[in-house]
Amino acid sequence: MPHGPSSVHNLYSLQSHILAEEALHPGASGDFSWIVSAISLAGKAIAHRVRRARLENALGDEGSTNVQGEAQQRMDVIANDILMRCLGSRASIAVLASEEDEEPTIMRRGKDGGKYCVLFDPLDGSSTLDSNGAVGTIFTILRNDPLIESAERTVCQQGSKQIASGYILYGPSTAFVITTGTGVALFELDPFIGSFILVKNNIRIPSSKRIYSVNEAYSESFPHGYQEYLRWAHANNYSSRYIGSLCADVHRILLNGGVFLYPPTISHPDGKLRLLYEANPMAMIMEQAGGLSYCGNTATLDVQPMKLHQRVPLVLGSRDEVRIVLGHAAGL
Ligand code: P6P
Repeated sequence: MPHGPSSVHNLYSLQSHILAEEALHPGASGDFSWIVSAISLAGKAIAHRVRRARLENALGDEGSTNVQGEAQQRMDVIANDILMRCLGSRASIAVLASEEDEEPTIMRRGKDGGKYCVLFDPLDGSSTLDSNGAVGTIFTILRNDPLIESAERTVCQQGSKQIASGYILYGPSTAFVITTGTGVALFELDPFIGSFILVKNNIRIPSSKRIYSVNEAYSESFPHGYQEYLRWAHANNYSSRYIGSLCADVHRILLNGGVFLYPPTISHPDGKLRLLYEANPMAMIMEQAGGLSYCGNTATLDVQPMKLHQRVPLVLGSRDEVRIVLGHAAGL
Protein backbone atom coordinates (compact mmCIF):
# COMPACT_ATOMS: atom_id res chain seq x y z
CA MET A 1 0.00 0.00 0.00
CA PRO A 2 1.64 3.29 -1.00
CA HIS A 3 2.16 5.86 1.72
CA GLY A 4 -0.97 7.62 0.50
CA PRO A 5 -1.94 9.40 -2.71
CA SER A 6 0.15 12.45 -3.49
CA SER A 7 -1.74 15.52 -4.62
CA VAL A 8 0.04 15.43 -7.99
CA HIS A 9 0.46 12.55 -10.47
CA ASN A 10 -1.54 10.27 -8.20
CA LEU A 11 -1.71 7.02 -10.16
CA TYR A 12 -2.94 4.64 -7.48
CA SER A 13 -5.94 3.29 -9.35
CA LEU A 14 -8.99 1.20 -8.43
CA GLN A 15 -7.37 -1.67 -10.32
CA SER A 16 -4.18 -1.36 -8.20
CA HIS A 17 -6.29 -1.21 -5.03
CA ILE A 18 -8.29 -4.34 -5.88
CA LEU A 19 -5.17 -6.28 -6.88
CA ALA A 20 -3.51 -5.22 -3.60
CA GLU A 21 -6.61 -6.43 -1.71
CA GLU A 22 -6.57 -9.67 -3.72
CA ALA A 23 -2.95 -10.25 -2.67
CA LEU A 24 -4.20 -10.30 0.94
CA HIS A 25 -6.23 -13.42 0.13
CA PRO A 26 -3.86 -16.28 -0.72
CA GLY A 27 -5.32 -18.56 -3.31
CA ALA A 28 -7.53 -15.80 -4.72
CA SER A 29 -8.19 -16.63 -8.35
CA GLY A 30 -8.63 -13.08 -9.58
CA ASP A 31 -12.30 -13.72 -10.44
CA PHE A 32 -13.46 -11.13 -7.90
CA SER A 33 -11.02 -8.53 -9.26
CA TRP A 34 -12.38 -9.12 -12.74
CA ILE A 35 -15.92 -8.38 -11.52
CA VAL A 36 -14.90 -5.08 -9.92
CA SER A 37 -13.05 -4.27 -13.13
CA ALA A 38 -16.26 -4.91 -15.09
CA ILE A 39 -18.24 -2.63 -12.76
CA SER A 40 -15.55 0.05 -13.16
CA LEU A 41 -15.73 -0.24 -16.97
CA ALA A 42 -19.53 -0.01 -16.85
CA GLY A 43 -19.30 3.03 -14.57
CA LYS A 44 -17.06 4.86 -17.03
CA ALA A 45 -19.39 4.03 -19.90
CA ILE A 46 -22.50 5.10 -17.93
CA ALA A 47 -20.77 8.33 -16.82
CA HIS A 48 -20.12 9.16 -20.47
CA ARG A 49 -23.75 8.52 -21.46
CA VAL A 50 -25.17 10.40 -18.43
CA ARG A 51 -23.13 13.49 -19.28
CA ARG A 52 -24.29 13.42 -22.91
CA ALA A 53 -27.90 12.35 -22.18
CA ARG A 54 -29.53 15.68 -23.06
CA LEU A 55 -27.30 16.20 -26.12
CA GLU A 56 -28.22 12.70 -27.34
CA ASN A 57 -31.92 13.17 -26.54
CA ALA A 58 -31.70 10.23 -24.12
CA LEU A 59 -33.64 11.86 -21.28
CA GLY A 60 -37.23 11.21 -20.33
CA ASP A 61 -39.43 8.16 -20.15
CA GLU A 62 -38.73 5.01 -22.11
CA GLY A 63 -42.50 4.63 -22.39
CA SER A 64 -42.45 1.45 -20.29
CA THR A 65 -42.72 0.70 -16.59
CA ASN A 66 -40.31 -1.44 -14.57
CA VAL A 67 -41.18 -4.17 -12.12
CA GLN A 68 -41.67 -1.48 -9.49
CA GLY A 69 -44.45 0.02 -11.60
CA GLU A 70 -42.30 3.11 -12.06
CA ALA A 71 -41.89 4.84 -15.42
CA GLN A 72 -38.60 3.60 -16.84
CA GLN A 73 -36.27 6.40 -17.89
CA ARG A 74 -34.40 5.92 -21.16
CA MET A 75 -31.17 6.24 -19.23
CA ASP A 76 -32.27 3.44 -16.82
CA VAL A 77 -32.44 1.08 -19.80
CA ILE A 78 -29.11 2.29 -21.24
CA ALA A 79 -27.32 1.93 -17.88
CA ASN A 80 -28.87 -1.50 -17.30
CA ASP A 81 -27.77 -2.67 -20.75
CA ILE A 82 -24.20 -1.45 -20.18
CA LEU A 83 -23.95 -3.26 -16.84
CA MET A 84 -25.42 -6.49 -18.26
CA ARG A 85 -22.95 -6.41 -21.17
CA CYS A 86 -19.89 -5.62 -19.04
CA LEU A 87 -20.74 -8.18 -16.34
CA GLY A 88 -22.25 -10.84 -18.57
CA SER A 89 -18.88 -11.47 -20.23
CA ARG A 90 -17.25 -12.42 -16.90
CA ALA A 91 -17.04 -16.23 -16.56
CA SER A 92 -17.13 -16.10 -12.76
CA ILE A 93 -20.69 -14.73 -12.60
CA ALA A 94 -23.58 -17.11 -11.90
CA VAL A 95 -26.49 -14.66 -11.47
CA LEU A 96 -27.13 -10.99 -12.28
CA ALA A 97 -30.11 -9.15 -10.78
CA SER A 98 -31.23 -5.61 -11.51
CA GLU A 99 -33.85 -3.21 -10.17
CA GLU A 100 -34.97 -2.92 -13.79
CA ASP A 101 -35.65 -6.63 -14.34
CA GLU A 102 -38.44 -8.58 -12.67
CA GLU A 103 -36.42 -11.80 -12.51
CA PRO A 104 -32.71 -12.43 -11.98
CA THR A 105 -30.67 -13.29 -15.09
CA ILE A 106 -29.03 -16.69 -14.82
CA MET A 107 -25.62 -16.66 -16.48
CA ARG A 108 -24.32 -20.02 -15.22
CA ARG A 109 -25.79 -22.43 -12.68
CA GLY A 110 -24.90 -25.65 -10.96
CA LYS A 111 -21.89 -27.47 -12.40
CA ASP A 112 -21.24 -24.70 -14.93
CA GLY A 113 -19.77 -22.77 -12.07
CA GLY A 114 -20.06 -19.07 -11.50
CA LYS A 115 -18.74 -18.14 -8.08
CA TYR A 116 -20.51 -14.80 -7.67
CA CYS A 117 -23.83 -13.03 -7.98
CA VAL A 118 -23.99 -9.30 -8.71
CA LEU A 119 -27.06 -7.19 -7.93
CA PHE A 120 -27.44 -3.56 -8.91
CA ASP A 121 -29.65 -0.54 -9.28
CA PRO A 122 -28.27 0.68 -12.61
CA LEU A 123 -29.21 4.34 -12.31
CA ASP A 124 -30.77 5.24 -9.01
CA GLY A 125 -32.42 8.66 -8.91
CA SER A 126 -32.68 8.83 -12.69
CA SER A 127 -35.88 10.91 -12.53
CA THR A 128 -33.69 13.86 -11.44
CA LEU A 129 -31.56 13.59 -14.60
CA ASP A 130 -33.75 15.97 -16.62
CA SER A 131 -32.81 18.74 -14.15
CA ASN A 132 -29.13 17.71 -14.15
CA GLY A 133 -29.38 16.06 -10.74
CA ALA A 134 -26.75 13.64 -9.41
CA VAL A 135 -27.57 9.97 -10.02
CA GLY A 136 -25.81 6.75 -9.14
CA THR A 137 -25.20 3.07 -9.77
CA ILE A 138 -25.47 0.93 -6.62
CA PHE A 139 -23.96 -2.58 -6.59
CA THR A 140 -23.39 -5.54 -4.31
CA ILE A 141 -21.43 -8.78 -4.81
CA LEU A 142 -22.57 -12.04 -3.19
CA ARG A 143 -21.23 -15.58 -3.28
CA ASN A 144 -23.18 -18.00 -5.46
CA ASP A 145 -24.58 -21.22 -3.96
CA PRO A 146 -24.70 -23.73 -6.85
CA LEU A 147 -26.81 -26.10 -4.76
CA ILE A 148 -29.70 -23.65 -4.65
CA GLU A 149 -31.81 -24.14 -7.78
CA SER A 150 -33.73 -20.86 -7.61
CA ALA A 151 -31.76 -17.81 -8.70
CA GLU A 152 -33.99 -15.57 -6.58
CA ARG A 153 -33.41 -17.67 -3.47
CA THR A 154 -29.68 -17.66 -4.19
CA VAL A 155 -29.53 -13.85 -4.12
CA CYS A 156 -31.85 -13.46 -1.11
CA GLN A 157 -28.91 -13.41 1.30
CA GLN A 158 -28.61 -11.33 4.46
CA GLY A 159 -26.57 -8.16 3.95
CA SER A 160 -23.95 -9.48 6.37
CA LYS A 161 -23.04 -12.02 3.66
CA GLN A 162 -22.11 -9.38 1.06
CA ILE A 163 -18.46 -9.71 0.08
CA ALA A 164 -18.33 -6.25 -1.46
CA SER A 165 -20.64 -3.32 -2.09
CA GLY A 166 -20.50 0.23 -3.31
CA TYR A 167 -21.82 2.89 -5.60
CA ILE A 168 -20.74 5.11 -8.48
CA LEU A 169 -21.99 8.68 -8.10
CA TYR A 170 -22.36 10.67 -11.33
CA GLY A 171 -22.12 14.23 -9.99
CA PRO A 172 -19.77 17.13 -10.76
CA SER A 173 -17.16 14.36 -10.67
CA THR A 174 -17.62 10.60 -11.03
CA ALA A 175 -16.95 9.03 -7.63
CA PHE A 176 -16.50 5.29 -7.07
CA VAL A 177 -16.99 4.16 -3.46
CA ILE A 178 -16.34 0.54 -2.52
CA THR A 179 -15.84 -1.70 0.48
CA THR A 180 -14.67 -5.33 0.41
CA GLY A 181 -15.05 -5.65 4.18
CA THR A 182 -11.79 -3.96 5.17
CA GLY A 183 -12.82 -0.30 5.21
CA VAL A 184 -14.30 2.12 2.67
CA ALA A 185 -12.30 3.64 -0.20
CA LEU A 186 -13.20 6.60 -2.45
CA PHE A 187 -11.92 6.88 -6.00
CA GLU A 188 -12.49 9.72 -8.48
CA LEU A 189 -12.53 9.26 -12.24
CA ASP A 190 -9.69 11.13 -13.93
CA PRO A 191 -11.20 11.55 -17.41
CA PHE A 192 -7.82 12.38 -18.90
CA ILE A 193 -6.36 8.96 -18.11
CA GLY A 194 -9.67 7.08 -17.90
CA SER A 195 -8.93 5.60 -14.48
CA PHE A 196 -10.57 5.79 -11.07
CA ILE A 197 -7.86 7.23 -8.78
CA LEU A 198 -7.74 6.66 -5.01
CA VAL A 199 -8.42 9.91 -3.11
CA LYS A 200 -9.49 8.64 0.34
CA ASN A 201 -8.97 5.28 2.03
CA ASN A 202 -10.42 3.91 5.31
CA ILE A 203 -13.08 6.61 5.39
CA ARG A 204 -14.56 7.15 8.88
CA ILE A 205 -18.01 8.74 9.09
CA PRO A 206 -18.28 11.43 11.83
CA SER A 207 -20.10 9.90 14.84
CA SER A 208 -22.50 12.84 15.01
CA LYS A 209 -23.66 15.74 12.83
CA ARG A 210 -26.81 17.82 13.22
CA ILE A 211 -28.09 17.28 9.69
CA TYR A 212 -31.02 15.00 8.80
CA SER A 213 -32.04 13.89 5.32
CA VAL A 214 -35.70 13.01 4.78
CA ASN A 215 -38.57 13.87 2.43
CA GLU A 216 -40.54 15.95 4.94
CA ALA A 217 -43.52 16.18 2.53
CA TYR A 218 -44.51 12.71 3.80
CA SER A 219 -43.98 13.48 7.49
CA GLU A 220 -47.70 13.50 8.33
CA SER A 221 -47.83 9.84 7.29
CA PHE A 222 -44.71 8.76 9.22
CA PRO A 223 -45.22 6.59 12.32
CA HIS A 224 -45.57 8.78 15.42
CA GLY A 225 -42.02 8.20 16.70
CA TYR A 226 -40.48 9.55 13.49
CA GLN A 227 -42.70 12.64 13.72
CA GLU A 228 -41.47 13.09 17.30
CA TYR A 229 -37.88 12.84 16.05
CA LEU A 230 -38.46 15.63 13.52
CA ARG A 231 -40.04 17.85 16.18
CA TRP A 232 -37.03 17.17 18.43
CA ALA A 233 -34.57 17.91 15.59
CA HIS A 234 -36.35 21.18 14.72
CA ALA A 235 -35.99 22.23 18.36
CA ASN A 236 -32.31 21.25 18.54
CA ASN A 237 -30.79 23.32 15.74
CA TYR A 238 -30.61 20.56 13.13
CA SER A 239 -30.25 21.42 9.48
CA SER A 240 -31.90 19.52 6.63
CA ARG A 241 -30.40 18.31 3.37
CA TYR A 242 -32.37 16.10 0.96
CA ILE A 243 -31.42 15.52 -2.67
CA GLY A 244 -33.84 12.66 -3.31
CA SER A 245 -31.10 10.60 -4.95
CA LEU A 246 -29.87 7.92 -2.55
CA CYS A 247 -26.24 7.84 -3.72
CA ALA A 248 -25.93 11.63 -3.42
CA ASP A 249 -27.54 11.74 0.04
CA VAL A 250 -25.46 8.80 1.29
CA HIS A 251 -22.21 10.23 -0.15
CA ARG A 252 -22.72 13.52 1.69
CA ILE A 253 -23.39 11.63 4.94
CA LEU A 254 -20.41 9.29 4.44
CA LEU A 255 -18.02 12.25 4.07
CA ASN A 256 -19.61 14.82 6.40
CA GLY A 257 -21.90 12.91 8.76
CA GLY A 258 -25.63 13.16 9.41
CA VAL A 259 -28.58 10.78 9.20
CA PHE A 260 -30.81 9.64 6.32
CA LEU A 261 -34.28 8.32 6.99
CA TYR A 262 -36.97 6.89 4.76
CA PRO A 263 -39.67 5.70 7.21
CA PRO A 264 -42.82 3.76 6.30
CA THR A 265 -45.41 6.01 4.59
CA ILE A 266 -49.03 5.56 3.50
CA SER A 267 -47.94 4.97 -0.11
CA HIS A 268 -45.03 2.74 0.97
CA PRO A 269 -46.06 1.05 4.27
CA ASP A 270 -42.99 -1.24 4.07
CA GLY A 271 -40.71 1.63 3.10
CA LYS A 272 -39.72 2.66 -0.44
CA LEU A 273 -36.09 1.62 -0.75
CA ARG A 274 -35.16 -1.88 -1.90
CA LEU A 275 -33.34 -4.11 0.57
CA LEU A 276 -31.08 -6.18 -1.66
CA TYR A 277 -29.62 -3.59 -4.04
CA GLU A 278 -30.09 -0.28 -2.22
CA ALA A 279 -30.30 -0.67 1.58
CA ASN A 280 -27.84 -3.58 1.98
CA PRO A 281 -25.00 -2.11 -0.13
CA MET A 282 -25.32 1.26 1.62
CA ALA A 283 -25.55 -0.42 5.03
CA MET A 284 -22.28 -2.27 4.44
CA ILE A 285 -20.62 1.00 3.45
CA MET A 286 -21.99 2.76 6.54
CA GLU A 287 -20.94 0.02 8.97
CA GLN A 288 -17.49 -0.32 7.41
CA ALA A 289 -17.05 3.44 7.91
CA GLY A 290 -18.16 3.29 11.57
CA GLY A 291 -21.78 4.29 10.98
CA LEU A 292 -25.03 2.37 11.45
CA SER A 293 -27.97 1.26 9.31
CA TYR A 294 -31.35 0.00 10.53
CA CYS A 295 -34.62 -1.21 9.01
CA GLY A 296 -37.09 -0.57 11.85
CA ASN A 297 -35.57 -2.16 14.96
CA THR A 298 -33.38 -4.59 13.00
CA ALA A 299 -29.88 -3.84 11.77
CA THR A 300 -30.16 -3.72 7.97
CA LEU A 301 -27.42 -6.32 7.49
CA ASP A 302 -29.37 -8.77 9.70
CA VAL A 303 -32.67 -8.57 7.77
CA GLN A 304 -33.45 -11.89 6.06
CA PRO A 305 -34.57 -11.06 2.50
CA MET A 306 -37.60 -12.98 1.18
CA LYS A 307 -38.02 -11.42 -2.29
CA LEU A 308 -35.66 -9.87 -4.85
CA HIS A 309 -37.46 -6.49 -4.93
CA GLN A 310 -38.39 -6.39 -1.26
CA ARG A 311 -38.73 -2.86 0.17
CA VAL A 312 -37.68 -1.76 3.65
CA PRO A 313 -37.84 1.35 5.83
CA LEU A 314 -34.32 2.75 6.30
CA VAL A 315 -32.36 4.85 8.78
CA LEU A 316 -28.60 5.12 8.20
CA GLY A 317 -25.67 7.42 8.90
CA SER A 318 -23.63 8.67 11.84
CA ARG A 319 -23.74 6.24 14.75
CA ASP A 320 -25.01 8.70 17.38
CA GLU A 321 -27.55 10.26 15.00
CA VAL A 322 -29.04 6.89 14.01
CA ARG A 323 -29.39 5.98 17.69
CA ILE A 324 -31.30 9.23 18.36
CA VAL A 325 -33.74 8.48 15.53
CA LEU A 326 -34.21 4.88 16.74
CA GLY A 327 -34.81 6.13 20.27
CA HIS A 328 -37.64 8.41 19.16
CA ALA A 329 -39.01 5.81 16.72
CA ALA A 330 -39.19 3.36 19.65
CA GLY A 331 -41.01 5.99 21.72
CA LEU A 332 -38.12 6.24 24.20
P1 P6P B 1 -38.83 10.26 -2.74
C1 P6P B 1 -35.00 7.61 -6.16
O1 P6P B 1 -36.24 7.44 -6.81
C2 P6P B 1 -35.03 6.79 -4.88
O2 P6P B 1 -35.18 5.44 -5.18
C3 P6P B 1 -33.78 7.03 -4.05
O3 P6P B 1 -32.67 7.34 -4.83
C4 P6P B 1 -34.16 8.20 -3.15
O4 P6P B 1 -33.50 8.17 -1.90
C5 P6P B 1 -35.67 8.01 -2.97
O5 P6P B 1 -36.13 7.20 -4.07
C6 P6P B 1 -36.40 9.34 -3.03
O6 P6P B 1 -37.77 9.05 -2.82
O7 P6P B 1 -40.13 9.57 -2.36
O8 P6P B 1 -38.36 11.19 -1.65
O9 P6P B 1 -38.83 10.91 -4.10
